[in-house]
Amino acid sequence: EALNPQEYTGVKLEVLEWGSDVKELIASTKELEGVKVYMVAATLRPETMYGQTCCFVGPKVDYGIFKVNDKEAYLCTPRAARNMAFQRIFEEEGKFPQLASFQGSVLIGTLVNAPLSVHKDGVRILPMETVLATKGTGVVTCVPSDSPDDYATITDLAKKPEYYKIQKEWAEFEIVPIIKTPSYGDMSAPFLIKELKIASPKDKDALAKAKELAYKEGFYQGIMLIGNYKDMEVQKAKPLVREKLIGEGLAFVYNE
Ligand code: A2H
Repeated sequence: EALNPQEYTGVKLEVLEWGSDVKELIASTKELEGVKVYMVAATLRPETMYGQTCCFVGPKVDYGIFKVNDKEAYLCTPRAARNMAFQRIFEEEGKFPQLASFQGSVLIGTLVNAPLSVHKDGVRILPMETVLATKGTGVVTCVPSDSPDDYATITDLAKKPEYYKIQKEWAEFEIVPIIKTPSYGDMSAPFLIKELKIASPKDKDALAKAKELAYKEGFYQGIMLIGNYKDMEVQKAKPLVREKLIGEGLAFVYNE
């Protein structure tokens, strides 16, 4: 990891309504009174945020809520909070006061605001079993049009809602095209999932291949179909969307 530094965009998804399995814990945590809590999703593709449909946590991954200042707190893995504390993201350098802790499973069904998303009423927190506790913030925002991993996961969730203990309608949403590419059309993830015959989110090697193909084609050949930089090349729009999010206080730079 140390040899491969990664600059993420930490996108802030404000909690609008806590899910039933975590509500009481939050309500009984005095230090969270009057504090806005944001789930922080680490992404390498800020230009795709228009297409967010839900947001994933690892059901067995440990998370915490960490105090940023008197008004805000971030929800992420303790590992990410520690990294953030040394990047001047929290009030006091090196400190990351933990206000609550729980496993990802209790967050399922929580409603959050996804910045820039076409889904303006908020999106749901859903489980993704392949979320790594050792990467990013442990929170992965879902863009099924452009991320093969995300598309494979929501397809599976929609097929087996009882197994995943989710309400079926949480995994049913409109997917809108956000980037057009010459090779994969206007939704590269579903295209590649079909093309490479990927049947499950556990189909690791094929998903890695799909991810690489989608990433390269999107970055070098992609054209924005939506948002503030519609018709612009993805390569040019990417830093602009990132700066817009950061400028509006909806995201920050997170390195690891
Ligand atoms: B990306 P890299 Cl549209 N576990 O964001 C599993 N996956 C994680 C993660 C974790 N702990 N933390 C971040 N990620 C995902 C958008 C996206 C992403 C699109 C297309 C491709 C893509 C929407 N999801 O990633 O291993 C996040 O998903 C493929 C490159 O650090 C993050 O960006 O290179 C990406 O993986 C970071 O992966």
